[in-house]
Amino acid sequence: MEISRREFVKATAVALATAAAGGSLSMLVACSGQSESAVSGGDTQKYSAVCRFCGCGCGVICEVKDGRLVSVTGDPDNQSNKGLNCVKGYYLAKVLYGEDRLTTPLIRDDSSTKGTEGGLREASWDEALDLVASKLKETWKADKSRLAFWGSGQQPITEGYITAKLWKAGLLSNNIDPNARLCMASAVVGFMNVFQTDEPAGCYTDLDYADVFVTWGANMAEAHPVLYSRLTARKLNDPNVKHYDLGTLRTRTSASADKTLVFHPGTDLAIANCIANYLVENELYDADFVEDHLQFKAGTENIGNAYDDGYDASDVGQSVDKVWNIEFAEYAEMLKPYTFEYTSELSGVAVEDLKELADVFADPDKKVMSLWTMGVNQHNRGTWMNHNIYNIHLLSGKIAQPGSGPFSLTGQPTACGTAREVGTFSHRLPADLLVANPQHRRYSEAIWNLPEGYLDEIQKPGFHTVKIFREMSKGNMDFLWSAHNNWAQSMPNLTRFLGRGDQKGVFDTFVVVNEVYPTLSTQYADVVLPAALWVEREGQFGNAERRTAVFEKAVDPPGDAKWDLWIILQVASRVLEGEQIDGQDAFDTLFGFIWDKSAGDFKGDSRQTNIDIWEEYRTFSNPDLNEKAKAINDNASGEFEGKLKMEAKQLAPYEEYLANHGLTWPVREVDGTWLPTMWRFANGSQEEGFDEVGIAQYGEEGLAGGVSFYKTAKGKPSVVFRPYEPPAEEPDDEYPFWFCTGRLLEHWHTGTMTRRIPELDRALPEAQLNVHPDDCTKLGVTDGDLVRVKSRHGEFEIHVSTAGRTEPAPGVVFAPFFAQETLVNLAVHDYYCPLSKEPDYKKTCVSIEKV
Ligand SMILES: Nc1nc2c(c(=O)[nH]1)N[C@H]1C(S)=C(S)[C@@H](COP(=O)(O)OP(=O)(O)OC[C@H]3O[C@@H](n4cnc5c(=O)[nH]c(N)nc54)[C@H](O)[C@@H]3O)O[C@H]1N2
Ligand SMILES: Nc1nc2c(c(=O)[nH]1)N[C@H]1C(S)=C(S)[C@@H](COP(=O)(O)OP(=O)(O)OC[C@H]3O[C@@H](n4cnc5c(=O)[nH]c(N)nc54)[C@H](O)[C@@H]3O)O[C@H]1N2
Ligand code: SF4
Ligand SMILES: [Mo]
Repeated sequence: MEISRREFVKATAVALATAAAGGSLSMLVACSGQSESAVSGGDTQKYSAVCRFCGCGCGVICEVKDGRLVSVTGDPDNQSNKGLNCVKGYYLAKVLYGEDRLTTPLIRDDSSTKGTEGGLREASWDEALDLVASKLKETWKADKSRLAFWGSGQQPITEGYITAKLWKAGLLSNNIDPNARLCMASAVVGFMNVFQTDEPAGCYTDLDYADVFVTWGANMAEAHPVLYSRLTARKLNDPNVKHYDLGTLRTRTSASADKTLVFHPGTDLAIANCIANYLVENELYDADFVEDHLQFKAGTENIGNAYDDGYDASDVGQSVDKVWNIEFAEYAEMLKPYTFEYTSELSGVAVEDLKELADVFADPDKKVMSLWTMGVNQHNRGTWMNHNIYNIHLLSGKIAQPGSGPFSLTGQPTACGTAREVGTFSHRLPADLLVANPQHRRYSEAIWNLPEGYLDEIQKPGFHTVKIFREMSKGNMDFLWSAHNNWAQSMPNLTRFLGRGDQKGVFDTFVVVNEVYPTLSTQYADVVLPAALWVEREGQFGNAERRTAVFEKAVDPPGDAKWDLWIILQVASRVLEGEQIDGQDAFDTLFGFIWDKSAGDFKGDSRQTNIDIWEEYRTFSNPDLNEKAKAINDNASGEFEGKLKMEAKQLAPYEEYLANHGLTWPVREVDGTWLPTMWRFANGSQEEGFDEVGIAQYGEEGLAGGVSFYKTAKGKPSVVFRPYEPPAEEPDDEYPFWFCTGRLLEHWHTGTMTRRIPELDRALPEAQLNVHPDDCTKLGVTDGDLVRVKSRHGEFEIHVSTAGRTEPAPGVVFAPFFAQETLVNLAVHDYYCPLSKEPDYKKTCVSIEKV
């Protein structure tokens, strides 16, 4: 289907109207008490920063006058956005100035008041910190399995690094996990299984060169608006560029697509296999690429569904990772059932549409960029679906070339930089290292000045996110500390642990929440610690294209609010008081390089503290910086082919990030210049036409030509056959609708920040349930009616709309999760992908009735 330029522009109005070009345009946001004319007076200071919202990681310039942030504009020198921002970036300044910022520590004396807006009283920092530290220490000494830290892909890199170091090396506990478990875990396991290294090969520049875009259940118009603008700009510039939008419902992203393939939930597994089958059966794959670069595996055992608490420990749960080597011919045989006819029947997508999409991958001259986010990751077979997308890109050799490649989008500003690269997961150490690997523990001990064998106590992974809250629901969690997240709204199946009365849960746990605004989670907290927000301190984010960038401190936090890192080290110094490591003071061994215990404060200012932490963290990926670590790395053996492949993750010195407004890793020093990497695995001279990019690529053999997968274990990436399996729940008479949840442009996650920005709140004041008009007729409801949505797990009430941002097919309904008064997660189930432990927020079965 051809669409005219005019229709196209109309269709993409959401993204284009809200993607305000920054750079030369000065978008002044007048904040209360600050007029625009005051700003242009010339006495302002400018700081470079990164947007604190989505994983696009747009650079921004903050302008400050009289200690207040008065404007935020797109940073033209940040290569990720080149000056562009979306509406959330445009209003960023206001995020700091909501009327009810938390400015004083708060303590709850009576835990029966949990779940209400009251019950918290003001306290001094000393009282609050002493209380938190004493509860943490008490639990730590009694039973380490009953404490946990829940972190975030919004926690800046140096803060995440220190938190992980405190938990892993200080408390010898692996009960630390980020909200990224709800978000990127399936992508991570997919990357590790296929490439033995995390994060995408390509970069955002692919958007400027692709011939075909395939979105696999990614609503980029709402969730990655600046990247979406880049995609639509590419389409507008070349009428031959095509976009296929796959999903379980039509979204604003579908508006710009040449074709929207709406499939029945979960059948994307079969669609990808169908394309692979077509390529193989008709010998339309890239035979040389397959021969030179790939190995084949299968993992086809039915691994059931992870809902019951005993799942992980069960025999099935223990063997979910099982794969075995196969020959190409066996792979071809396994694909055979996925004919166009069978797949069409299963998925509801027309045969000719499937065939058209398959032909895109079969065309050796087409550069194809696949993009995906939560539709694929929040999936009862999320890891498998990541595999199935890689499979077709690998078979067709469409990877690691400008404009061509599978691109897993990240949602949060630093899900890559912090959760993944620092490794604030229950099974990780920094830089992709694993607690279960003895060589990785030795390497970490060397960098952390720990005696050999010290980390052996944490060789078993701790509780993943869903497990933390399930343990809470059973009364097995005595201490929970959370920062940069709002679990009481964002976790699935809230009904499990937010209850009262006889139900165990949050009422039996001592809960500490670092926050900037009152939230549902602070309503359940025993202690609330007020935190500095965004540019009220310096930090760093790592975005979806491997770009690490610094945001400078621009203003002071309000009242008594403090940098999260200060809070963590204050608690750490109290908890580790009197503890020793190898005869030395434990706290000083771990944190003495940045913190002066007698002064009770950082040794340096916020910049110096960040530099000092960065330089230690950077050692993980640059073993040459530490003699002991280098020796371990040089002598590493076994699955790492005699080397820990750290050089493929190298990071530059701190000042390089400031000077360059961000750099994509690996960053190598060549003749005194730090060169970022745009296409990993791509060796070779710079492609013709890419000179203006002026940035080197990086491969195992340096700039030598061809593709190299870093000599990953066994030398080659894996094509892993994964079959179709149905979703965890399917509609029946009692619960006849598929309920999909997600996001819309104006609001960030649980709405705590964006709903306090009046312009964004007014633009999207209410969370509504989008329903197909035919379903409305069947249900006897019309727009504006209040309905009760009920699942096997819980229920909530919401108003119906047939004119919302999404257009679900009959049998499917959609709601966003930004509104705390419309708590959709009371009903959303917490089945998770058995491999990644990431919950499936997209496919709960529900009933709908008029209230
Ligand atoms: N405005 C805004 N932007 C954001 C965020 C925000 O809160 N607000 N959050 C950020 C974060 S952390 C994230 S993770 C991203 C999320 O970004 P997205 O994943 O793009 O957005 P969602 O709304 O979560 O997911 C909706 C998509 O799920 C697809 N889907 C549903 N079921 C299936 C299925 O069975 N298979 C497949 N393949 N697809 C399916 C639907 O078709 C739809 O396209 O957004 C980021 N950007
Ligand atoms: N139904 C449904 N639920 C979902 C999803 C879905 O698709 N559907 N998606 C899931 C996904 S992908 C994600 S990533 C999660 C996100 O879920 P959460 O991370 O739990 O939600 P946020 O609203 O981003 O919470 C971040 C909190 O940090 C606070 N904050 C901001 N800056 C700072 C700071 O500097 N310091 C501290 N201490 N706090 C700060 C904000 O006020 C905010 O309340 O939601 C998950 N939940
Ligand atoms: S929300 Fe995302 S797209 Fe919008 S300005 Fe921020 S980083 Fe860029
Ligand atoms: Mo996310």
